[in-house]
Order: sequence, then structure tokens, then C-alpha cells
Amino acid sequence: MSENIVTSEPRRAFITGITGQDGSYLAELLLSKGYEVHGLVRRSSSFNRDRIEHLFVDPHEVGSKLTLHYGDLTDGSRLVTLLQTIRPHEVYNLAAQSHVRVSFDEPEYTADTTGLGSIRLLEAVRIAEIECRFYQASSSEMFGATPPPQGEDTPFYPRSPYGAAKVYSYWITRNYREAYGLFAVNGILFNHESPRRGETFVTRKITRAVARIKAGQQDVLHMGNLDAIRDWGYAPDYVDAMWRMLQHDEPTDYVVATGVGYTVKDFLQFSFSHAGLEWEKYVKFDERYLRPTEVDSLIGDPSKAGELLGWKPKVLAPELARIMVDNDIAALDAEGAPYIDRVSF
Ligand code: NDP
Ligand code: GDR
Repeated sequence: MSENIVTSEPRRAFITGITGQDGSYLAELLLSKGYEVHGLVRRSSSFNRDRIEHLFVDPHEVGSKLTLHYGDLTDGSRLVTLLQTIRPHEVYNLAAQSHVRVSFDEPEYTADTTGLGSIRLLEAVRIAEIECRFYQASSSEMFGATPPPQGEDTPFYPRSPYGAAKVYSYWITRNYREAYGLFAVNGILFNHESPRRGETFVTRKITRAVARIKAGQQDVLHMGNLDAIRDWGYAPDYVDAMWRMLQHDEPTDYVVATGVGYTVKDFLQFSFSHAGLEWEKYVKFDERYLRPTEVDSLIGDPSKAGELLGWKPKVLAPELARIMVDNDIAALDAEGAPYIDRVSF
């Protein structure tokens, strides 16, 4: 593995989805390695950059290495002009409509961003004629109904519009590798969480509720299927795997996972008991959180990433739940004041 590519100019990275959970940690990791980081942000009427606010330095000040650019994965010509201007060495495509349940409500929009967004970005790389390495955020949701353990050679059987869109992006990334010789890789990442996880994903929904129940601000938590099994890892570990994939000598695809599965019930238990609470007293079933087709069990086999990248997970689900509960309690205490979890890469 060639860890550092030697060039006279600073490495430049372009990240789509920089305002999301993974994008914020990846930006932090790359800045800590001396990269110049360029991020794609969507224009919105309210502020949507809480996760990267602490990384931002006024561009008028010396030493600013993070630049944000307005754009959208549904706007192909903008992607071309941006890449022509930035000329990045590494492109990380993390942007997506990333919520599985929501993809049943908005299937066409999900296909447009999570599926077609990737081809727009790959085409932009090709049209802009830049020499870069390309990372595609593929997902364990592509395996869907295929039973665990799931590895790089496991057949896909997506169970949602989101999973189907990710399968398209996976294959089009492989096709650009084979057709045009692009250094393009798929990181097939299993669920990974953190204090920056979106509030409607199951882990964060649980840990936020624990903090609020503990503080006397909530007394019921409505949930869907508690028997689903997931392989939950820690997002800062997983962005390190993304970076390693682009430093390897050969472009290839990798599963990134802990290799250990737990039920949603287990995660409830880890989280509530850490705060001295019994989850059975607070959780109520609500069918609105069920999916028309569920993914019952995802447990990844990360041995290839271990062998080729020297990557291994440092945090497993029980500790992850404790980290997230502690952060949500701290965040509630700091309510009204700016708050961000700190990691050290
Ligand atoms: P998030 O939902 O936290 O972040 C998604 C990001 O995509 C946000 O920055 C969002 O911007 C941006 N985005 C959404 N739509 C568009 C668009 N049309 N144009 C430009 N940007 C857009 O996701 P995560 O950080 O958790 O995940 C990162 C990627 O990895 C996603 O592609 C996800 O599908 C994939 N993935 C995630 C896993 C996980 O467990 N976290 C596992 C496997 C794959 P805004 O802030 O404006 O909404
Ligand atoms: P997932 O994550 O669908 O695996 O996709 P999510 O946390 O939404 O669901 C995990 C499991 O928990 C069950 N569940 C609930 N889920 C939510 N959100 N809310 C509930 O109240 C609830 N009750 C039970 C779900 O049915 C499911 O089985 C995530 C996303 O980050 C994707 O972008 C990513 O690709 C995959 O992980 C890997």
C-alpha cells in the first residue's frame, strides 16, 4: 500500500455530501493530513452546515484549506465546471438521499440523486479530463435479502428504492473503471453511526430519546421492527477506510464492517442501560416505522479491507451506543450553545 503519494502541490480533494455525517468526518481527516478540501453544498433557506461549522476558516484569512461550493448532484453541468476549476486529485461521492424508509416515499427523487447523481459526477470527471481517484459510497443495503455473512462476492438483492439506486451506482462506478481506466472504487459500507448521525436513523433516534427521557423531556419512544439485525460501526473509523482505498496501488471494491451483528433490541438495551434506564418501559410499537420490504440481517465480512488496507474497526456497537448516549446527554446540557463532538484522527 502506498500511504502517501508524493507531489509538489498539496493534495486536493472534492467531497460531495460534505455536510452529512461521513462528509464532515472525512473533511476533518483530510484536513488533518494537509489536504486542500473542496466540498459541494446545497443552497438552502436555513443553515445546513452545523457538522462542518467548526472546520470552517474565513476564506479571507491565511491558512484556509476548506472551500465550499454551491451545487447539487442533480445539476450535471455545474459538476463539470466545478471539477474543471478545482482539478481535484481525489473525488469522494458521498452525497445521496440516504434514508431507506424515505426512499419508499420519494423513489424517483432517490433514483435521481442516489443513482443518477453518480453517473453525473463520473461524467463530469471524464468531460473535465482530470486525473483523479474516485470513491463511490456504496452500501450494504445492496445485499438486501441475501443472508449474511456478506462479502465482496455476495450477490445483490436490494429491498428498497434506495438499495436499487445504490446498485446502479455500484455498477456504473465499476463500468467507468473498466471502460475508461479510471481509478474508481466502491466502498461497500455497513451501517456506521456517531454523535453526528442524522436524528431519524435508528441508533441516533434511540440515543437522543435516552438523553431526553433521562432529562424528563420525553416519556415514550415509538419504534418499528426491533428484530432487524445490523452490523453497526463507528463513522470516524469508516472514513479512514475510504481514504485508504484511494491510496492503494490498485482500484478494487471493499466491504467495510465490524463483522458483528446485533438486533435493534440489543442497541436499545446498550443505550438505555448505560443511562440506568429500562427500555421496555418506554418503547412502543408504531407501524409507520415499518418498511414495505425490510432487510432482516446484515453482517459484513471485512477481511479484504483488513488484508489489503490494514484496516480494522476500533469501536463495536456496545461502546458506540455509550459514546452516542454520552454525547446526546452532553448536547442536551449544552442546548442553545454551539456543540460538536470532537474526534482526533
Ligand atoms: P447523510 O444523510 O448524513 O448525508 C448525505 C449528504 O448528501 C448531505 O451532505 C446532503 O446534503 C447531501 N445531499 C443529499 N442530496 C444531495 C444532492 N441532490 N446534491 C448534493 N448533495 C446532496 O449520509 P451519511 O453521511 O450517513 O452517508 C454518506 C454516504 O454513504 C451516502 O451516500 C449514504 O447513502 C452512504 N452510506 C451510508 C452508510 C451509513 O451507515 N451512514 C452506510 C453505507 C452507505 P444536505 O446536508 O444539504 O442534506
Ligand atoms: P438502515 O438504517 O435502513 O439500515 O440504512 P436505519 O437506522 O434507518 O434502520 C436500521 C434498522 O432499524 C429498524 N428500525 C427503525 N429504523 C428507523 N430509522 N426508525 C425507527 O423507528 C425504527 N425502528 C426499527 C429499520 O427497520 C432497520 O431495519 C442505513 C442508512 O445510513 C443507509 O444510507 C445505509 O446505506 C445503510 O444504513 C447501510
